[in-house]
Amino acid sequence: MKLFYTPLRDVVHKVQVVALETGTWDRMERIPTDPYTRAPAHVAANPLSRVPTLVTDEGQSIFGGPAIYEYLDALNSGPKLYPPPGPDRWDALRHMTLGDAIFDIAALRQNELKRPRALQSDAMMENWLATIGRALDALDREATSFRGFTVGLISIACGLMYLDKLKNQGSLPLDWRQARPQLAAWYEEFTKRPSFRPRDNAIAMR
Ligand SMILES: N[C@@H](CCC(=O)N[C@@H](CS)C(=O)NCC(=O)O)C(=O)O
Repeated sequence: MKLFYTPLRDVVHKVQVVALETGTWDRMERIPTDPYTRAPAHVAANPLSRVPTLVTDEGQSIFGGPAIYEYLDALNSGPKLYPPPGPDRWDALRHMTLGDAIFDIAALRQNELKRPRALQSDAMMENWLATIGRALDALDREATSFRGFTVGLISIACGLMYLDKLKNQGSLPLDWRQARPQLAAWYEEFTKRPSFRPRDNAIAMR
């Protein structure tokens, strides 16, 4: 398989955690990719030029994180990251939506910050921060009932890790741990697994 993805400093992407946990990491040729350069090989596999993008051994392109993770989990002979249909699965999918939204909204905000100051929308920035805040508050209320190791919980942990990266580099005025002790305690334990250790060298993004 080929994986186009963007190893970054101070943050581990879900695709790494999922690949390690499903035992598929070493079966991938990993191609570090800045999606904004529109590299021809990446665009040929994914016209959206978004990472991650997976190309299977049969040459099939799979993109959109949740589709890639479900494919890798189908190859997984160990404990499944997607529970079978039933309440645990619906929780895992809901958690994935929340974790991915935290990541995606924070990434949107980062892109807005790259625009000239006069063109940036303060209202949009505030709205994005408020949405992330509501998601974090809901997760804090629920965190003591988080169980197991699902694709949804991986998504939440990776979303939180991205918030840390942005805060530490000074581009996000948000300390998500503040007043969210349950979520913080869960995160400390959950991210101790070896799959959360950075593996490939970070690439420089434009
Ligand atoms: N939640 C999405 C995230 C994918 C995504 O938005 N990737 C961004 C980088 S963080 C990207 O490739 N952007 C390139 C572009 O939009 O042109 C997924 O799981 O597929």
